[in-house]
Amino acid sequence: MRQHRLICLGLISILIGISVMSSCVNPGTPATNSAANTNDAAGFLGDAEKRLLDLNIKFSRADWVKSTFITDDTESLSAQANTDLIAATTELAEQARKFDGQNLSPDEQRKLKLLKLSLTLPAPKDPKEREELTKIAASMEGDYGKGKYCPDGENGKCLSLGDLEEIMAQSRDPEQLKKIWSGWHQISPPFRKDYVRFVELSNKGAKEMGFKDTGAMWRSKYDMEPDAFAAEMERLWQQVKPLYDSLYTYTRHKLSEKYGKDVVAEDKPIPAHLLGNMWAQTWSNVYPLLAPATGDRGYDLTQILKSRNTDAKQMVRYGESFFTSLGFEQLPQTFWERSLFTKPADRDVVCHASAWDVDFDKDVRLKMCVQINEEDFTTVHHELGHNYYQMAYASQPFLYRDSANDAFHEAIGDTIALSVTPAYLKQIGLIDKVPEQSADIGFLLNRALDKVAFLPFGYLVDQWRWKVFSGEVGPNDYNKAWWDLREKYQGVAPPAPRSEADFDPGAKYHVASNTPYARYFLAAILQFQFHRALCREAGFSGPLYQCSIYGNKKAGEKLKTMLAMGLSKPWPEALKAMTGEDKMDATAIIDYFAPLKTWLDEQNAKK
Ligand code: X8Z
Ligand code: ZN
Repeated sequence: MRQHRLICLGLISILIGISVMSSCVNPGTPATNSAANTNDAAGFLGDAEKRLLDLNIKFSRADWVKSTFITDDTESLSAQANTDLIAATTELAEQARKFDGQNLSPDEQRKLKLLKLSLTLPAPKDPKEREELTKIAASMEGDYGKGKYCPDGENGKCLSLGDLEEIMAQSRDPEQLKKIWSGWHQISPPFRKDYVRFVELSNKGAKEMGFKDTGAMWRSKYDMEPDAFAAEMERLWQQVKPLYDSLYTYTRHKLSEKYGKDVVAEDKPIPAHLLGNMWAQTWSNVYPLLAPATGDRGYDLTQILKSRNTDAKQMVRYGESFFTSLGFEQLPQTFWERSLFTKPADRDVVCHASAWDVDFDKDVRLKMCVQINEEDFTTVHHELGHNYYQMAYASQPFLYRDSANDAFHEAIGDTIALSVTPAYLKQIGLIDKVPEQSADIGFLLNRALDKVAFLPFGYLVDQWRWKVFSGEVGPNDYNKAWWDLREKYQGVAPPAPRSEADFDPGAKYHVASNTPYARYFLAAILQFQFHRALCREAGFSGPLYQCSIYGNKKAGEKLKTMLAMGLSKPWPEALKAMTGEDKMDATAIIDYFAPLKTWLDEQNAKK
């Protein structure tokens, strides 16, 4: 978080924001020093950066302790540190207005703009309300982190989210899956009321800062008008929708074959508990049900990792060694000493993976309850992408220590993971031989079940939140609006009857923790654009899905150059530096999966 610099939360945004923030505990402290009272923009910014760096570090430390040891006390300490950070940011953003219309350097203008946009959680100026908001934010994330399902009541054995996800991935018993799905979705109704108040207070803060609402503020962070950004998202969705539709039709047909027409009807949405994932956001766990009769991909990475007794640390080492092969440094010793890789037995932690930049310099960390499977093998690369980005921009001025936009932060590690090809696995000794070409469809199908299946989910989470923040969807319709969107975009339906007593959006981490989600949709598209550019740089000329940039220093150099730019330039310039293109573009993901699309359309025509 950067705001935390938790980057699962990314952005400067982070910068402000995410979960917690707090009030001016110390009203006697001058908000800024003398430069605040002069018209010297450079002096003002220098002071602001110093002050924000200090408050961000304090918040990061408090939030790290909270996230790795959830108690009332640690929640309170983190909320307080967040209040202080938000208070200072709000105040500085307001003071920055005095430079409006002045003749400033492009850098000064950019920094002032970033300052005004930096909060993910805008809060009211009223200290009491601000504190109320940061407390709610901390407690919702804490409640999510503590969430469990106890099938036999409080005195029986309870299942953590990790346990539940494992069952969702492996069970093929629809009744058991429904029970597990419903069990997890019981964690969020207790904070539904809090969420209503959270929206109210955060919107108040956004309005005081000159935005229509919190959603409009989030959409303003992309170097374009907020409406243009929403249109850009829709343009990209329309580009990829035909690919999703082909995958969806094939998947529904195979699930209907497996479970029967009473459970999966071919003219109805797919029940959301049958796709191998709690949120039906990635589907590769049901790959075995969908694998082509001829042309299976030929290896099972989960089995390989388990059979070798790979441990959590070794999983992280695999990720690190990919980056070092590109010419990046090894992770600092403190990373290994301070990170959390496994779920502690004796306390509650926020298990959702995140990469931290505690001091905005070298104190990077990973917090993840690593499970030994292919999904987490990929997630480790995802998280280390955040950490390597953080280290690459550490020498930028503080306000530029973030990614070009938040989707860039999310896309880097995934770009690297696209290079985890069979040829790469052979090179590092995880498989003995590269499967025949006939295995390519299986490989691509497995990958599409993660990357393509994710797209509508990535798109709809913030469609929901934008409507909630704008008031288009009120508290009486929270759950209905959520499922309307899930049916419209993903084509899934809830496995059990729902009502407004439920709060299903809150059973997703990013809603409970106030982490924006549009970033993941964009990252799912951008990572293929990055991959295409790096493969070109590496001189690879075969099909995109066969390219691995492992060991290629030229590609590594190209990547490093972009990462080091941080947030210093509008994102189209960063994109151009790496890809030569200045627009986000879905042709790379479409090219990557082109052979699979042809195959899926053939299968769908045969039904
Ligand atoms: O939250 C994450 C990362 C941390 S930034 C593990 N992801 C999204 C999710 O889990 O919903 C990665 C892809 C989507
Ligand atoms: Zn991430």
